[in-house]
Amino acid sequence: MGADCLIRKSEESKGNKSGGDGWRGQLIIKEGKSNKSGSDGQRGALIVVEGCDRTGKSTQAKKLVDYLSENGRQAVLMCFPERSTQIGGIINGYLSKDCNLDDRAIHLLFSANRWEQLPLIQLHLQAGITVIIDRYAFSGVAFSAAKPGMSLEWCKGSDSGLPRPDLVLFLDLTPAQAEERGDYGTERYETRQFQARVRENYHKLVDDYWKVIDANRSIDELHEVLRAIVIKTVDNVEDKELGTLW
Ligand code: T5A
Repeated sequence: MGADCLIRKSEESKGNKSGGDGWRGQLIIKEGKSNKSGSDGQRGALIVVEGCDRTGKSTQAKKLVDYLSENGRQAVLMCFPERSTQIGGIINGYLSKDCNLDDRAIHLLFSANRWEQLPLIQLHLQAGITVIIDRYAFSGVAFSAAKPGMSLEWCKGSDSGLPRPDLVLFLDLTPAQAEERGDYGTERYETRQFQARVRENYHKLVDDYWKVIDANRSIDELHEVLRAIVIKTVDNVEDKELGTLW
């Protein structure tokens, strides 16, 4: 049966990326359009969009889901932090500076927020649905390890065992280029110095399943670059087993 996938708009807690602007990772299956992935038992691809703040991750992640859906591949958008859960609520309070937490405690909560969404990720992948995720464990490590006394190795520990993405699209911008897109907001971490350390950490995490993309181009130009990479990944997943992180 041909099916097309949309992401349901729903009322959300403020600031929830997969929800704050009305998007969350729930599926509506719409009749009519042919669906390439899934129909032959092939799993979905796991694709992560990463980068420092304001590099255009959310904009591009949404455009990729739309592009795949319009081209007969089922796809769903998820994002981290997923602020709609109880753990996500604490994270939201921390990011908006309503509460303070020990650096290790908040790091573990960011990780727990991913683990609690793992069954949903697996469900989609097994159903042949590609999952595009706006931030993942790499954000967890790059941001936490930018704090004094937090090592990359320690920060990796709590995400060890999560599925390793088929593809990480790392949208790279200098903090100065990111600032040209408007002042950093009032959330924690939104300063040029902190973002510079985060960027250094990301570059230490680059692996062979990553694509480092110069994000200093227009929304449409960037989308064209990304969609060419993504469609190849989605169509070549075949029966490749998903690895695990670290
Ligand atoms: N965090 C997250 C951790 O510390 N640990 C973790 O484990 C995780 C998962 C919140 C914070 O949490 C930290 C990282 C973050 O500091 P978030 O909710 O994803 O994470 O962050 P936000 O601050 O909400 O989002 P970003 O600032 O990262 O923005 P995006 O998604 O990169 O950018 P986007 O698409 O929203 O665009 C930003 C602006 O730029 C414009 C857009 O219109 C928008 O105004 N824009 C462009 N302008 C010019 N050219 C382009 N190509 C553009 N693309 C977008």
